[in-house]
Amino acid sequence: MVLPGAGALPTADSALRRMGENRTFVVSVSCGAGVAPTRPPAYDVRAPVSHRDSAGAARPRRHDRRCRARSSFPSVPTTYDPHTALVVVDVQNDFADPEGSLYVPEAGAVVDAVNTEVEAAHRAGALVVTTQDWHPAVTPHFAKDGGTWPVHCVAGTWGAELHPDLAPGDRQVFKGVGGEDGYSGFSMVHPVTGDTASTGLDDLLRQRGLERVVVAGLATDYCVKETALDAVRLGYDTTVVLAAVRPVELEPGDGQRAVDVMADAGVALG
Ligand code: VGL
Ligand code: ZN
Repeated sequence: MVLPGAGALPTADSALRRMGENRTFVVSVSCGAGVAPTRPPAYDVRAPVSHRDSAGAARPRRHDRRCRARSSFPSVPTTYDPHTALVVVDVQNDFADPEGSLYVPEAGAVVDAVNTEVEAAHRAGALVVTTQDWHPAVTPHFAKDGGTWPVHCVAGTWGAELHPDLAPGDRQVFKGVGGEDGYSGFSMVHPVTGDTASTGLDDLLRQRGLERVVVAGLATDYCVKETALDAVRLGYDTTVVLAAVRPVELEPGDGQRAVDVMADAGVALG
């Protein structure tokens, strides 16, 4: 799989080999110079950030005002600055192309809306990170292996590639590489063993001193939601761009319920 202006991405084999060594996997995208995988030093299992002080009292949160916001409130325009990361979640062929195995309705509108955000983010000096579901061929994530989903985004396949119309980001994060569900761009939980692993995204943002996360992409009720909830837990000022997300809706209403859960957790709706 090749990105415009970048070298070959990892094959299924190399991703699986890496998974055995270290599941943390972030790749930088550099035009013309190829893709240099960088691996943070250790297998990083990060405990959820506590919002309570040592006496157990709830700490005031930056987002208290937003916690009361509901999705029916008007959304606010999203702004970017050099302390912000735009996290573009899973705009991959299997979700975003009508021929994809887990096509999300209206995903074409998401590609256009995400590209508008990528342009605004880059203009303002924000970092753009794309995430990719990057599953092994056999994983309890898939219905055929005891899970929920049709086979999708298998490492190294067409379905796992970023949609060709998506504007390129600066860094890529792969998730689910060890057979985990990998719904969040920050962390992965194995559906059977319960093992938790970091994707490396939190380290990447912290190393750059970033404080704000803007989330867009697919799908609202799974990976967008879990990415935004993790971002809040990890202490980032977090916004989801409603115009640039769509739900998969296994059950009707899942999309709206996800938006409500995110708003209640302190996610701002852009
Ligand atoms: C996703 C279902 C299964 C997502 C990933 O990207 O939202 N949904 N795997
Ligand atoms: Zn998946």
